[in-house]
Amino acid sequence: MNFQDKSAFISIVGRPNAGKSSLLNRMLGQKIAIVSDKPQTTRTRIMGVLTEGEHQLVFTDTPGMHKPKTSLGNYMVRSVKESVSSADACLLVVEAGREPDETENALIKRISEMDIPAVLAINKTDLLKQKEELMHLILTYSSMFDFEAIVPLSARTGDGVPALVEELKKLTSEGGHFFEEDTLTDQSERVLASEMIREKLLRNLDKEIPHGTAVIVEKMKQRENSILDIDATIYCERESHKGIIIGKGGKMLKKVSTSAREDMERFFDCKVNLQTWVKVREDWRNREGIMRSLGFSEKDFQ
Ligand SMILES: Nc1nc2c(ncn2[C@@H]2O[C@H](COP(=O)(O)OP(=O)(O)OP(=O)(O)O)[C@@H](O)[C@H]2O)c(=O)[nH]1
Ligand SMILES: [Mg+2]
Repeated sequence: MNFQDKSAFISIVGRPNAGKSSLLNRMLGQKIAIVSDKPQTTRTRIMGVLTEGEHQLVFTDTPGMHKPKTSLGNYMVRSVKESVSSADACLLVVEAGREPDETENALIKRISEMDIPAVLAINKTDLLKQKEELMHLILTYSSMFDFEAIVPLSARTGDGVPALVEELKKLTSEGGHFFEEDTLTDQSERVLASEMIREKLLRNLDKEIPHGTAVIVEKMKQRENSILDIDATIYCERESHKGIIIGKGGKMLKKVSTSAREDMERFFDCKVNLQTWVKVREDWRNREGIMRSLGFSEKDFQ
């Protein structure tokens, strides 16, 4: 270990849908966090590691900050707070063309309380029609907090992202790296696979149904001829939801499974044989016992 190497733990926070996961994927050059146009896509903390030369940035992507309505929501908001309190620095992601409101206020308050440096990323600049809007937002945010840097960017096109990485490198300190150079994430292959399925549910179904699903990969095994067998169960909250997820003649489940399998084949770089089942676990989002059995970790319920 080289103690002159520098690192920083950086918590990525922001409102639901701001583009936190998209930005993390873009910085890493690999998709480790799922993305959808529905708020509250990310449910747990996801670690992503970027090592460039002497610098190592250890990111935690967090669920979007929101007013929780269920035990799952409480869990998500708690995991944002927990992530900020164990970080060296924060990356606050906001959307261009959107004024700060109580969500950003609450996050900035949390950052000030923790007394850690923060960088502001103004995302989705590709959607901006007028440059003045950006100037206005920069001025507004700089009057709210003394950010180390404010970087306008687009996670979608990649514009401004290298500049952000350079700013974040300035927040690292000596003491060596925490992970091997080729470490990408702490997500297990099973979790990555189950998230790929959840992403397709979010993208193909209407709001409340995918929000009420959880996906568990029960089996993941490579055959000698390198085909990867994956068995997964999609849990939903109601019998009627089960019908919708399966669809007429199994059409919806087939669509979801096919596009998830394509992502898996790309990520794991081999042929995948994916089998999916749908089961009902009523009201699981409000039952902590079931949530634990679905893999949500113990410490975040406290
Ligand atoms: N036009 C545009 N859309 C973007 C950009 N970045 C993200 N998006 C879109 O914004 C939506 C939300 O992106 P996510 O990365 O899932 O956002 P998030 O902040 O992680 O959301 P939660 O996990 O729900 O908190 C998706 O539809 C993305 O494709 C961008 O730079 N430009
Ligand atoms: Mg996300």
